Amino acid sequence: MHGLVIKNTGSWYTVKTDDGRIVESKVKGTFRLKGIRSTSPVVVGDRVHLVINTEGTAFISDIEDRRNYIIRKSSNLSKQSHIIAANIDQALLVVTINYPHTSTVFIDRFLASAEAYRIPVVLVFNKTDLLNTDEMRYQQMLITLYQTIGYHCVAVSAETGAGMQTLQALLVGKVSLLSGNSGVGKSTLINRLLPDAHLRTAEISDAHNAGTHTTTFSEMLQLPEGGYVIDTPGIKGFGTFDIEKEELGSYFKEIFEFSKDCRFNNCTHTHEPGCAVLRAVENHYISESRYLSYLNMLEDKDERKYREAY
Ligand SMILES: Nc1nc2c(ncn2[C@@H]2O[C@H](COP(=O)(O)OP(=O)(O)O)[C@@H](O)[C@H]2O)c(=O)[nH]1
Ligand SMILES: [Mg+2]
Ligand SMILES: [Zn+2]
Repeated sequence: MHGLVIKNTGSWYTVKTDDGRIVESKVKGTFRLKGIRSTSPVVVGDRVHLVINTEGTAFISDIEDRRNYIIRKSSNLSKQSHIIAANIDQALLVVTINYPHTSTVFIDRFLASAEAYRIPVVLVFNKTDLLNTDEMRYQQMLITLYQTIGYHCVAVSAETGAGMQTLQALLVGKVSLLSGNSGVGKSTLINRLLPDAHLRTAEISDAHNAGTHTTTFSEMLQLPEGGYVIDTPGIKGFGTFDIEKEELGSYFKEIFEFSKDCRFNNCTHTHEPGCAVLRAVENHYISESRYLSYLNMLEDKDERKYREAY
């Protein structure tokens, strides 16, 4: 029997089997996962093999290779990190032009880390109902910019429901990680996508009666039209990625494209003669805000300070 882990409440895992059943499962005590050093060996999004017991529960007997995953560092000091979710099809980065303002540096750092983890991003511009004419114009400019680079963009209002059908269509049949600064409307979006989200969460926590907050565990929320949304409070990105200065440019799609014409292949696109990226910035083929974000991330590397992914 094969299935998908959709929830983790400590030692129990909720698995949706390929024939559509929900089975509460455990990892067998003796079972060790090859090459995985993590506080929790199985995570939401994992594809697993099950051995069903007579009581209707199951043991997880194997885990399939992960396409990708997101990690959380245990603390800033410790190097230990654990995997939170695996096999993510896309990340939804919820941003707001205002109330609160989301900076392009924040957006670009997120996009670069998503590139490093090879996870496509959909930019969800929320709270469009609050924007005045100038803010609307600015939002449209950003949408044009990011679409030109190659990112899906959708403008919505979780409050009025505007644009929500377009967003829903992008989620069908996929596992989407919900990300974004606090206050941008992630919970409001979830409630609109899943009108019974609160009810369901309460039910499941009762069933396990663990006395713990379900929110501390990852869960994939099942969308009515098919597909899942992962809402993991406190997880904004994919964890750190460690790269050389010369590599950073490859995580900015358009910088990467232009860098192929740089004279030196270890060009950092800051001062080098024959730099095609600098020329593209001067000629406005690369936007100044994107280039500034690139420099901002490059600076982190210079200072060698501890660095979150964005
Ligand atoms: N006007 C307006 N308010 C919104 C919208 N989406 C969310 N909000 C409000 O913004 C605040 C923060 O939303 P919340 O969903 O808690 O944000 P989260 O921190 O990202 O989960 C709440 O007061 C919401 O009612 C929207 O599209 N328009
Ligand atoms: Mg929230
Ligand atoms: Zn260059």
